[in-house]
Amino acid sequence: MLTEILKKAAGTALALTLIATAAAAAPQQGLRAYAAEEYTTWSQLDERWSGVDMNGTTVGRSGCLITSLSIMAMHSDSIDDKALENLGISDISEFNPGVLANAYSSRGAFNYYGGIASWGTISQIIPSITFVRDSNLKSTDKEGIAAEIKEMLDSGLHIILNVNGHHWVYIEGVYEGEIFMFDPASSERIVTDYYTLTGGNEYWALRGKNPPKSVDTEGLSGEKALDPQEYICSGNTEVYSDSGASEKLFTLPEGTVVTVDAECDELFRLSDGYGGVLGWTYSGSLMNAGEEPELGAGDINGDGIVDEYDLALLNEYLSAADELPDGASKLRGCEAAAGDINGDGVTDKLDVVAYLGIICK
Ligand SMILES: [Ca+2]
Ligand SMILES: [Ca+2]
Repeated sequence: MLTEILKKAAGTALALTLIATAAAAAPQQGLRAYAAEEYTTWSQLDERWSGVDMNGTTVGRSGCLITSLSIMAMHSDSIDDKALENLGISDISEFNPGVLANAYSSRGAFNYYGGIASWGTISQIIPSITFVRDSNLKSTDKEGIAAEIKEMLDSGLHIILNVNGHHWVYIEGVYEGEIFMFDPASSERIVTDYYTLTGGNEYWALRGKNPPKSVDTEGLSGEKALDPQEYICSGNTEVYSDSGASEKLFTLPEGTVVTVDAECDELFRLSDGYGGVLGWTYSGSLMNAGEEPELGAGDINGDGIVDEYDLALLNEYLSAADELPDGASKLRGCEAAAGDINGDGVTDKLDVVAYLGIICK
């Protein structure tokens, strides 16, 4: 049984990466302190540790699993005082993949050419980490793989996934059906953007001091919320389905008032006024409507009197309301509110009657 396990470990843990551009060997003594918060971007090719020996190979050439384990140790906050002592460092800021590789080497824990000889070594070095299993995903399609991984993450397991038979990445999480990673060989975040998952992938499941965190989504889409603000279409304005302007939905006529509540690069997101999205449009096609003026009841154009010009604006607003989508209007919110001359809380045909009563006196 034990031989079988060791044989399997030797075979499966031979974490060789075929990165042709392995950096030139750097002296081991050169390992410098690395800011702890930067661990999510640790690369096995970082010259500070790429040359660290792993029994016949180096972290740069074969250290994807060691780098993934280092990221997992940091992300789960598992490096305590005992671990620092075992690692031979005095502060967590000194921890990095080279330090972990050296700790493995000093225990004779690498097979020839960098394979990890025993799953349990990680617990001997970092006691808060427990090796749970080395297994293979059951799912064969992306949706199934994402669901299977999410279930494991939700149960508190950290997953280090073999993405292509010879390269390992730390799985950050699953978000909106996408599998996110911290990859020792790239700065890509979404696994399937960079690797082809064929299903049945081998993985390591581990527990750390803390369970996996949720995916850091800040800045993922580039979409940024804004305080809602009214804008006016400066010409005929095309509205699109998404922030990539991939599908045109409709065109709003010049002078239409819309409310912007988010931006993404050159595009503004328009609110539908009911908590939903009307669409996206290029910010250059809109003018900021500015501060809302104080308007007296009935004085839609703000000239201080209630007359037929205000009534004309009200009629234009009411007839456009049937044609424009929710969230688009001929009048600003404060103007439409001023048009509610009978004060019943809605601006409609009854206000037209009330205007006629006042104007025709
Ligand atoms: Ca007026
Ligand atoms: Ca009214």
